Amino acid sequence: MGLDLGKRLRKSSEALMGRLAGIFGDGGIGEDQLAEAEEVLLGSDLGWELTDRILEELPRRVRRTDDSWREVLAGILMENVPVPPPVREDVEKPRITMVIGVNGAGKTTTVARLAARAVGEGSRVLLACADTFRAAAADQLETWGKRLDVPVLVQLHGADAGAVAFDAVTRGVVKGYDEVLIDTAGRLPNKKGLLDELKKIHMVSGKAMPSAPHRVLLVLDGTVGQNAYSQAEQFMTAVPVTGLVVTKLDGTAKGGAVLAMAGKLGIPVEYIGVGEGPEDLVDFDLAAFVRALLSAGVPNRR
Ligand SMILES: Nc1nc2c(ncn2[C@@H]2O[C@H](COP(=O)(O)OP(=O)(O)O)[C@@H](O)[C@H]2O)c(=O)[nH]1
Ligand SMILES: [Mg+2]
Repeated sequence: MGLDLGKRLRKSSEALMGRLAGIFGDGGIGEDQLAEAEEVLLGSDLGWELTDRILEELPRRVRRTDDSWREVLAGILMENVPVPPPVREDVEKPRITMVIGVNGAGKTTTVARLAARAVGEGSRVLLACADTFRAAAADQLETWGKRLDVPVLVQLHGADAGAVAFDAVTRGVVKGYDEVLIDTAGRLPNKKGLLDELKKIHMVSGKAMPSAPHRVLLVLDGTVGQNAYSQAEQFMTAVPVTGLVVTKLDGTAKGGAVLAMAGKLGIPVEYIGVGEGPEDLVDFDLAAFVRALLSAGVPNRR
């Protein structure tokens, strides 16, 4: 794999490890160090639950083993972040994916990147713009469609988003597509209108194909950190979210929030965005993520 995750998560990693290394160094872990560490852990957006767990477990385990505090910390992060098993891949075709989230989170970019991947794997992909609210939304998706040579279903401005979704799923079934990716609107989720619209898209997809949608991906802006939690909860009241996509982790020091959020929401992180290029949406791998997050200041070891 060409992508160096440690490099992409450098800001988060340095925020966390740069300071922790200064606090723990090679010495013991006493009360003073733990008090300082608490501030760093919370500042890295690991959240109260995970921070408390680390402060409780770290000194105890470091005393008991020969492992470095860094190795012990990695272990605690891994085992305390419940990553539920990803949703089973449906054998039924097409696979319908609904992509939701607030404006600017990275929905359209995610749709495009998922489409690019699927095309690369030889799948037939259909894109649909169920954001009939902003005229620019359709243009943006159509631009991607042209670039990837993938058809894009759009409706005239003001059309019903549910109708677009229904058409897309129906066409996906009838024309034998492998993947249908539905982009949605993202005006603020406290606007009841958006949540109702998402509910409708979800329901209508199921009318066109009973098992659909097979995935509902909630896209969260990683630079928002743990503050995206309440936003996520609002979306979850409207539709059953099956996976999280956390974007822009290349530009933030709050990458630790991914671990806190996945645990608290109880929803698996499926993908993370770590750059602006088409290849920069990667499968989330907890072990690789933790290793990258804790990599700052460690000499390169293979
Ligand atoms: N640096 C960086 N930028 C990203 C990433 N994902 C999305 N973006 C940028 O975020 C901005 C908003 O993305 P967009 O897909 O239009 O958001 P939408 O409103 O949710 O559809 C765009 O400028 C994207 O290039 C990422 O992983 N890293
Ligand atoms: Mg968009």
